[in-house]
Amino acid sequence: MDFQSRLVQLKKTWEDNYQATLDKSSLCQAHPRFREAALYSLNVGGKRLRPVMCLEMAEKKSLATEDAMALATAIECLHTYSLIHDDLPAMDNDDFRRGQPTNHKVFGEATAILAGDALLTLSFELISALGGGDHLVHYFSQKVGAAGLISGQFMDIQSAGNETAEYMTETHCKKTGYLLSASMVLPYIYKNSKADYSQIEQWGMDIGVLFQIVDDILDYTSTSQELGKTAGKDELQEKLTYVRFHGIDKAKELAVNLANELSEKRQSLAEIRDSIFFTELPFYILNRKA
Ligand code: GRG
Repeated sequence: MDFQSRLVQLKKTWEDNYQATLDKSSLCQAHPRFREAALYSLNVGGKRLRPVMCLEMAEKKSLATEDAMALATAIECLHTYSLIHDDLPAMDNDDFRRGQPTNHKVFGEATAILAGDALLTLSFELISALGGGDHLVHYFSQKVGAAGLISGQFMDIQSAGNETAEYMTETHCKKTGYLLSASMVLPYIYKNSKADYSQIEQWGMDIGVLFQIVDDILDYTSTSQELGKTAGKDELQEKLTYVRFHGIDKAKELAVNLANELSEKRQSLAEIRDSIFFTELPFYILNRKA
């Protein structure tokens, strides 16, 4: 099977089953209008990159489909919460996401904050219901909490006056890299909490850095219609991006070099060496258009 077919297959598995996964959660007991708000941003779509990465690793680790779906859905819920909150007027103030009006534009700001809160909490509910031990929940909280994604977001909005390569790298690793990396690591830990996942974790982090460099390039070169969200905002808001720091040509060169490096490093990682999905993933990310 080639990469594109595998990507479609994994995405379909997630799309076909996530509602059933959520049906077993506390979201069913929410007020119907609130449930609609929480599900709106999740249902609206997206590339589903994180759940797909999680499902592929889960298969490599021979997880049961139900358990793999719980992990993948937890990750997509967490990601969607971060997008809803990032789009709020107090943060990035965006009207469009995934080609549709943002959550607060449809349901109002207060409900959007709560919808994000609910998806964040739900991600921990799904993971803890698996009974994979404290290690799984602890790992996830380190990656998405005060030491991880939330810190990355804080550093991003406070980047003025901190324009160093170290600051930019730390921001993007935390804001983008940790969750992409966790998508690969969670199935690993669930299978064996004592396994050494450091090399997989690092590979996932580098995928995150590549993802972010390409994100910065696309924000600079694409139209809002192509991206499904407002383009050109990084420059307007003077964000510390790879394009701003290095210039567009150097940013493109960095992305190509990193994709090649990731491809090279994959060959020494037993879990992903024989996966057509992980083999082609760096180049899919490098060449993505949205
Ligand atoms: C609010 C705690 C908190 C965190 C927000 C998600 C985020 C952190 C910021 C969004 C800004 C941004 C462009 C981040 C770069 C990487 C990223 C997360 C892009 C969006 O992910 P995609 O392209 O989105 O995978 P889809 O819609 O395809 O799932």
